[in-house]
Amino acid sequence: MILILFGPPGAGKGTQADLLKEKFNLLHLSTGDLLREEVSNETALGIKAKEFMDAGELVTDELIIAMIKNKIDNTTSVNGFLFDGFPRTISQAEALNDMLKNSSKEVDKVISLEVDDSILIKRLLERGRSDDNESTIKNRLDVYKSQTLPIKDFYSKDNKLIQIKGNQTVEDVNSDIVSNLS
Ligand code: B4P
Repeated sequence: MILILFGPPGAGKGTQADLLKEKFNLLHLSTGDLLREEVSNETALGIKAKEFMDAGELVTDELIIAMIKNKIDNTTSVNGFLFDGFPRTISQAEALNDMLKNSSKEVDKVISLEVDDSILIKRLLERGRSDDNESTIKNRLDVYKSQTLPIKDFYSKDNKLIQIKGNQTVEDVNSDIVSNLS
């Protein structure tokens, strides 16, 4: 099973991924978490990525695709993958399709968490991570709309998109996702 958790910053992708990976025994790959690990280990990738993340910009497709390819190539014996925060551009979505095609796999479903901007801003300010200040959040939302939102059409053409109301409680969002998958 190959699932993608999709949505704007603060939609609850990471929150729902923690619940879904247990239920379906999937390997959770969060590009945000992987990048934060690189930043805290001060690797060459982390040093490059930090600048983009602090500004609320996307890290380059080249770096992200290489990072994900490395994870997929070095993983064996899992039920499937749960991608969280990836893909975030059409180029990343095309690269993922190519990577999966090499092992005769494809994306099964894309779970889109739909939440209004005002709620997203409130959640992120409350979370208070280093990239959760007002100007960075605003840029992340703009970048989401211009670079990431077009992916919805890319997957809805293939009937892979599931739209979920993300402004409910964590438990209700989860049960909506699970019932849509079964
Ligand atoms: P991410 O780490 O993906 O961050 P996110 O979009 O802010 O988080 P998410 O949607 O997972 O929200 P969460 O569950 O935590 O990206 C960070 C940065 O990394 C990007 O800006 C970019 O620079 C870079 N990056 C990552 N992937 C990339 C890629 N593929 N390409 C290029 N660059 C990339 O929830 C947020 C808060 O809401 C939490 O406090 C949570 O407790 C709360 N919450 C969640 N669900 C709730 C609910 N139902 N009700 C109330 N509160 C809820």
